[in-house]
Amino acid sequence: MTKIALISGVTGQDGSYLAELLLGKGYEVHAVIRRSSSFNTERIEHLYVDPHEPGVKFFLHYGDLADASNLRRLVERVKPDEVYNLGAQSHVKVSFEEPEYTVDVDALGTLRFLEAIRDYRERTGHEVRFYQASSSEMFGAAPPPQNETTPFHPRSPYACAKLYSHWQTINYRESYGMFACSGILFNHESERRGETFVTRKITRAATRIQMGLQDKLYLGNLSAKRDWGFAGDYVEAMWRMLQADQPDDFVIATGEAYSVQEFVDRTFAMLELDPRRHVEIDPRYYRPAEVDALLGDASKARTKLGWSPTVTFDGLIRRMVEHDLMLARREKLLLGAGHGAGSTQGQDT
Ligand code: NAP
Ligand code: F7E
Repeated sequence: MTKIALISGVTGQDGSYLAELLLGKGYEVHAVIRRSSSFNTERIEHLYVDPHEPGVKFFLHYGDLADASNLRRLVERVKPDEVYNLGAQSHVKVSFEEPEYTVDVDALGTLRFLEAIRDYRERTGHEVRFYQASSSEMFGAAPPPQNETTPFHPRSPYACAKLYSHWQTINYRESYGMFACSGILFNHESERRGETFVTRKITRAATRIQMGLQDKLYLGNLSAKRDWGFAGDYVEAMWRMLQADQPDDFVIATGEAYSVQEFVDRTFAMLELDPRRHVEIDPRYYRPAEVDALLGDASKARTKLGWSPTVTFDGLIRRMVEHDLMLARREKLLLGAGHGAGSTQGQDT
């Protein structure tokens, strides 16, 4: 029997890797995309096939986590075996500027999905497994290392919203016997990472500096420490959670933490650049409250799911640098030919 998955957030970094993984495993994949005035499907273009073609297994549906009736309709129509709720306003700094919207999507959006699944399941008897994209940000000020038993201390509207969804996921499991899992994922990155998250901001800027396309990189707090893994490894963990015998919650992390400064230094060293000549601090990138140190202990996932990361810190930086160097070279070629290149100007956080 072909399994059917429904993904929210498919146009994001993780959604694109997860869709690839599930299609590779023979799943029929349905995914929610938001209507946008500009294209937002770049990360999944390589997966898309015209639905008029025979044997198509990847289907896109318009929808939004703010729209409960839409989520209900999607669950009814798609009849999923597994739902992966990855959709979110996922930027911590932006969540301080848009707290209400962040809570609507990241907290209530999850509740809307859970309710749609509960009703569908009660009416049809069809079991639907649910994955919630929880975050290490929920630990916030709790001292490292953090694992599943560490008390939470969220430090942003984003983290508070994610904590609400985390507890609702557990609540629906305990109240209704739903197979609902919360994956507490530490930072994970890739060449598909959004360009306003610090790692990609650094690799994009450093490679553009090397190609003579910019001179300065402005950053905020360089002393914050994060446990950075590779997104491709982390979507494998999501899938494994939903294949387990029992629903449970898992920390997913590498067990190594580095400061933003260390990320800068290694990226610039890889390109034989001196960061002291190019990196400056701009307080506009500081947050009202900072999460100083995240370091995950993923022993439970290793023991119960057989999961462990495959990409090292340097390996992660190398693949991001190689990709962004290719983008910078292309941008320079286009500029030389008199064409402006796309940029994220005005979206810098
Ligand atoms: P991302 O690249 O920012 O992608 C977010 C996705 O959510 C995009 O597809 C976005 O659609 C969609 N989305 C935003 N608002 C929505 C709404 N109102 N309704 C439906 N979809 C909406 O994030 P990511 O890095 O892939 O992360 C995936 C999930 O894991 C998120 O929930 C994030 O909070 C969580 N998480 C991420 C990390 C990490 O380090 N990456 C760690 C822990 C948890 P558009 O493309 O249209 O904007
Ligand atoms: O910041 C510092 C910043 O925005 C990392 C999301 O995926 O992971 C992500 O949240 C650190 C912070 O990620 C800049 O202050 C310095 O200490 O890359 P980030 P995040 O806030 O850790 C978690 C697990 C999620 O769940 C989230 O969805 O870097 N920092 N200077 C900067 N950060 C940014 N963005 N820009 C700077 O210029």
